[in-house]
Formats: sequence, C-alpha cells, structure tokens
Amino acid sequence: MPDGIGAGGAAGEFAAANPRAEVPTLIDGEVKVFDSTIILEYIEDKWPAPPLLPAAPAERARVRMLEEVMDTHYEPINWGLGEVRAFQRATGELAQEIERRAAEQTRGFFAWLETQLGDRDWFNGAAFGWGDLAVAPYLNGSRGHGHRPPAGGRLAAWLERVNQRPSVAATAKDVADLLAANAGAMRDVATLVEQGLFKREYRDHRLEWMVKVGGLEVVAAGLERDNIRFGPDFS
Ligand SMILES: N[C@@H](CCC(=O)N[C@@H](CS)C(=O)NCC(=O)O)C(=O)O
Repeated sequence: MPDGIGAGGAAGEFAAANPRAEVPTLIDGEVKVFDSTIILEYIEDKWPAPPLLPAAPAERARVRMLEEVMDTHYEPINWGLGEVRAFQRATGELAQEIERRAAEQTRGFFAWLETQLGDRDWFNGAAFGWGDLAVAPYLNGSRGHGHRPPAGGRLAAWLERVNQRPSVAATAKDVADLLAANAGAMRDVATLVEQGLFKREYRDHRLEWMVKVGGLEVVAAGLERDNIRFGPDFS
C-alpha cells in the first residue's frame, strides 16, 4: 500500500506509475497500468489461459456490465458509509438519513444481484472468473458494514462459496490485516480530517453519491475546510 494514499499525499514511484495516484496499479516490467478494469483487460490479454471472461460475446458483455455496476454504482455506498462512520463527515439526523439510504440501496443491490446470479453457481457462469472477482470485494465490504445478503438466499450461498476460494480468502485476509494494523490510526482519522491533514478524494461516482443521498452540505463543508479533493490534474 503506497504511503500517503487516501490522505492525499501519494508520491514517488507509485504516483509516477499512475497519474491518478490510485490503487490498484499494476507494474509488469516496463508496463504500468492503472484502473482495475484496464488491469483486468491487460491480464486477460497477456495471460489468456485460463480465461477470466466467459467465451460467448453476450456472456462477456453481461460480466463486463456487472463489473461496471459494481465499480460505479455499488462501490460508493461502502465508501460513503466510511465517510460517515470513520471520517465522521455527518452526524445526527443527516448521518441517520445517509445510513438509511445506504442500507436501502444495499438491499436493492442484493435483490438485483440475486437476479443476476439466477441459477448459476458463479457470476461468471460455469466457473469462477471476472464476474465473481468484480462482486466479491464489495459484498465483503458491505458485510464489514453489517449489511449481509439475506440468509438462505442464493447470493448468501455464493458469498460463502467465493470466500472459500484461496485467492479470495488471501485477498480478504490482506484487507482485514491492513484494517487491523490501522485500527489505532483510524480512531484519530476524524481529527486529522477536521485539521485538513487528511484530504479524502471525492472523485466521480463518490461525489455523485454523496450529493444523491442528501450530503451536499458534507461536500460544501469539505470544500470550505479544504479537507476533500478531486482527481489530480495531468501534466
Ligand atoms: N476506477 C478506479 C478506482 C480506483 C480507486 O478509486 N481507488 C481509490 C481507493 S479504492 C484510491 O486509491 N484513491 C486514491 C486516494 O484516495 O488517495 C479503479 O477501478 O481502479
């Protein structure tokens, strides 16, 4: 995890490899690739076997749309809950309203994902792949926020199944270890935000989400206190 990421101070070799200064970034020899979707495409192009995408064009499109929905529409819910709970951007009635909207949206996504899964064992189709790795981290993130797919449903069974895969389990453990290692620092993070020392990135869909759930005043306060930022300029 690069130093300064999240706070707004990512620099050095990492920032040189990725002008957006975001994780994930893939460095493969001389090749530097940013954006998780483009990284997946690079991996698929460079190491086509075993394939991450299904074979049929319609199935490939279905899986890619699933990833797009998770990255763009689902992700900001978990991010926004972090803004409220860890970074304490909202308190009182506004925090309650944002929590309510996040819970409602998450339930809606669980229903939508249940339909997407249909009677398949894997979002990708017959075997684990792109469709599954696009959903798993976000559902684990929701679980971390106390939002679980309905017990006894196919989505809950899929989540159990996917978390048993060694690759998913290892990645989830990395995240849990990182959160545990930073637990002490995270207790003080709201103070750092308040002091303008920790500037959170309100980029594209996250900014939209905060406004959509009624947090325009969160954005306005962040701008006024200079403790939010947007994507970097390119040069
Ligand atoms: N569309 C990008 C989004 C990546 C992204 O939002 N990364 C966040 C963390 S999840 C980040 O590194 N932000 C930089 C920062 O907060 O300093 C992708 O899918 O790779």
